[in-house]
Amino acid sequence: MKRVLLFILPILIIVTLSFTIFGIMQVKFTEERLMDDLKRKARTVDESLELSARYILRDNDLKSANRLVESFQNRERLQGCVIYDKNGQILAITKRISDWKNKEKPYISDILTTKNSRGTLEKFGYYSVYSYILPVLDDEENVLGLVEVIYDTSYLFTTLTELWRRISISLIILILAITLVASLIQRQIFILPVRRLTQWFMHFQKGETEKLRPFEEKGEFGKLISEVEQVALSLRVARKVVTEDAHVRVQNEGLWTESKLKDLVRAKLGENALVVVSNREPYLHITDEVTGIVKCTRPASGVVTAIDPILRACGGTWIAHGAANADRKFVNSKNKLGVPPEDTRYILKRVWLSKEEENGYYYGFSNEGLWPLCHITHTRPIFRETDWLMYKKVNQKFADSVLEELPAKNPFVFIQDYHFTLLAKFIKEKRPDATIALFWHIPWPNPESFAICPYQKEILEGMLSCDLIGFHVQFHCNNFLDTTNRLIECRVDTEKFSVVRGNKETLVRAFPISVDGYTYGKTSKSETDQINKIRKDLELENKITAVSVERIDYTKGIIERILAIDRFLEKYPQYKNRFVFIQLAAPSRIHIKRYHELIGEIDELVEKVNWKYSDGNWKPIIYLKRHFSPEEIRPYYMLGDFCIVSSLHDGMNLVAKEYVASKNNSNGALILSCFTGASRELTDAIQINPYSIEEFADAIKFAIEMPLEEKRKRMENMRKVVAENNVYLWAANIISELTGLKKT
Ligand code: ADQ
Repeated sequence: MKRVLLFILPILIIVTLSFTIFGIMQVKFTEERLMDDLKRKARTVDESLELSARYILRDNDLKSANRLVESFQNRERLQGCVIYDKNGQILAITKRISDWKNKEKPYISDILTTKNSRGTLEKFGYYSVYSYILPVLDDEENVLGLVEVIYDTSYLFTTLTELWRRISISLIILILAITLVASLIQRQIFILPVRRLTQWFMHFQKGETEKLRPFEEKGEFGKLISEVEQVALSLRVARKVVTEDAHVRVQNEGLWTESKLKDLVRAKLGENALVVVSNREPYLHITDEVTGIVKCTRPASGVVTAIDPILRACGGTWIAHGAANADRKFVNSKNKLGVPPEDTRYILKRVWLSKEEENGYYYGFSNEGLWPLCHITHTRPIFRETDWLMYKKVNQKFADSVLEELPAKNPFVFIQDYHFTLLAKFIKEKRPDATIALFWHIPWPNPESFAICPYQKEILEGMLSCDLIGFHVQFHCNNFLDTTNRLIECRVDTEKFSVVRGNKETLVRAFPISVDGYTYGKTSKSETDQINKIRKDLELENKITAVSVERIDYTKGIIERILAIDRFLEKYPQYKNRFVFIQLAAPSRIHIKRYHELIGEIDELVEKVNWKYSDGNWKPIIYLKRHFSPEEIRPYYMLGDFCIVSSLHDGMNLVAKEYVASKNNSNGALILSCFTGASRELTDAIQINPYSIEEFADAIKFAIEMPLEEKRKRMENMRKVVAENNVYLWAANIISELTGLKKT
């Protein structure tokens, strides 16, 4: 629209100015013409009166004078006539203009003296009239009197106003016509070709490459089309080469690395990029409220930790909620940006939610309903109808956003977590050809627990629109199969581990998630410096140090951990002054009452235990309550003599694996809750029941006193498990399973 205005506005300004100047000249000319006409008429009338007036004035015939002036009573424009005697006194006047008598007329004496006639515009009441006055002379050129005719001039102004009205109407019609014609021309020569080119490029992007040329066009636009064609062609060839190359390399199986996954994805998905959907975005743009500086940070989230290296490796599009306060400033017109910001590897597309939507869908249904429903931690789930409606609405909103990104052929969508149980259904309604996997990052409860959910049927049906559903461990798969079997009409195939509903089959598989084990190589110089700095700042020299890292969440067993440390110091006082526990904790979901309360409870308990044991400069718990970047967390893992993971219930728990991956000297121990998914794989960890505070306290003593040899052995075993089963293998397994399903 702006462009059209830029094009049309100068034309309109020139046309309007020219028309106005022409109008003014036209009116001026018409006015002069009418005035001349009037003067001429007045003079003619006056002159024709002169003869009659001479006889009347010579004979002083008042009766004839009155008859003469009254003969003008009914003329339309000629208002009337006045006869003056030789002294300038009115002898007779037309009744209609009798008020003319009262008007000052200084010009009368002049005319009597100079004997010259005079025509002029005069004010008469509210009007303007034209007066023409003529001296009446006898044969000796003596003045007998004067004759004056008065003309109405209002018709003059009416005529000029009408003329202005016609000029203005013509100008408006001209402006409209120019605007219409210019818009049509602009549309024909500019907008339509650009639109066609854009559509062609969009189809090309989605893989519809049947039409090689967008369209024929000559001139400058033709050159642009030709350039676009060349770029598109090179892109296509490059994709093809990379795909074929990848086919060859994937044959040589081995340990899973970033580049190996990249090859597999290209070989399996071909030119089609992976589309990933999650609630939490991998990069947040946050404005610091105090300094006003915008920072790009990675959130404390297990989903982000796992999926980011995969998309870094294979590219694609990640669609997520743009939740941070400066997010909108960093996206293009399609709400997209390249990430990571310092080294663009894939596209992040942000979906915007209103406060109301975020409250209902995210805080409400997802985190006050489904989260406690799936974690057995005795926190009661809350199901509100309004939250559920908002959850459905937001799932539909994400589905619309996903549909915009899907390629024309063989689209693959990888959905993350419990926020999107209905998403696959909404996508398949429009694109039944899409192959969709859902990975459930949290535990799946038993059928009795799940059955309390009022929306159980819709949730299960939504999930079963997927082609593949993944859980961390087999136990959660079994719970899911039991749940579908018990709560909806379907057939569970225990051979193939799938659920069949109507014609649709959904595979259910365990894919234990992991971390990027390879990035945890040798300790760098800067890491050693950081470790030394932390030791110095926190006075950790000669202290036995334990670490824990998490989001503040009631499922993570932070309260139980602090109670166990309290019990440990009570039971084994020889460790007072020698033991320090560092807790890194990022506040999360703080708008939910239970999370808000938990933050207070932890503050209070840490304070209480520290006060109980504090002695001089020593206190047993160092509580660092904030968000840390992965680079900031790693030195804490490296300096920790052991790590404590005491979740009351956890799908996997990546902190346990991160700790193991970062212990490159194998000198460290892991205390791990038996209620985490990770405890199935990390069997060399010291496994605990976090509810048993006594057992927990003893496990701390056991970790401290474990002989170095045994510690190393256990750690090496766990490192092997994490290195072999890293996040690239996890992704490779899911993608292979998913593409294996595709009947092309
Ligand atoms: P989460 O519940 O988020 O994940 P987890 O798997 O431990 O839990 O991952 C947490 C991630 O956040 C880790 O990468 C950790 O380094 C990071 N983190 C923790 N505290 C932080 C802090 N203070 N500052 C910054 N980063 C911090 C969910 C499920 C898990 C499952 C994962 C992946 O609940 O069971 O393992 O998804 O599937």
